Amino acid sequence: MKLYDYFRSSAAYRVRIAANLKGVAPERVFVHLRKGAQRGEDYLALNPQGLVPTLVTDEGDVLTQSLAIIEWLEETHPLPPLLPSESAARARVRAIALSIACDIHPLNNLRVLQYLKGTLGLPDAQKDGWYRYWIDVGCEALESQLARDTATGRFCHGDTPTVADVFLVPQLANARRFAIDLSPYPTLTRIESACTALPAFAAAAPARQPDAE
Ligand SMILES: N[C@@H](CCC(=O)N[C@@H](CS)C(=O)NCC(=O)O)C(=O)O
Repeated sequence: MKLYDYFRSSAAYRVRIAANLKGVAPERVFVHLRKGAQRGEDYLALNPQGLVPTLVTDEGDVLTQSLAIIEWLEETHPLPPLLPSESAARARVRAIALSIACDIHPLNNLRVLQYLKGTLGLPDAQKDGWYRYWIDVGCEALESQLARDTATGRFCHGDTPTVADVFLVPQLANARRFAIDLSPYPTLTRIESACTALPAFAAAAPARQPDAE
């Protein structure tokens, strides 16, 4: 199994965490996003979106999109489960993950920031303001959702890590990298601390990756 990865990619970070939790260790191929390797001919042949992660399975299937890859891992390596067994609970966990994957992360992706700066000519202060704004909008909603719901436990859902935590931790790592004040989100940061205390999360952190700079 091969994981096309980049240390700073939060979408790839999700897959690293899930793989670690499942005890799966794919061979790693590093795609240097800052140098534009995701737009190289070889990589586009594999993943026409030019985004990481991509996972190539032992059977040669090429999987893209972190949630699809993680659900594939869940189906092929069911233990420990990263989705609860009950349908409404599964929907809740997926909703938390999707609120990050669809409604926060894409607005702040590298290519979006490069477009704001390079094509629209926005100064750094405005680009950073955009970044901060969308993180805050997303985190405010997640904080209020998680703080008031009794299904929230030590982790986003109950007392064992799920796909929701696998998405939350990399998003907060991105926010920290941009020096965003996370003190208004005590539930999110409490869950983050519970996660990062686990070896599977700690070993997936950007700074611990072989391509970290
Ligand atoms: N929805 C995709 C997002 C993938 C994505 O946006 N990856 C980013 C890194 S976190 C990327 O490859 N960016 C390259 C670019 O913006 O040029 C997923 O969940 O896999």
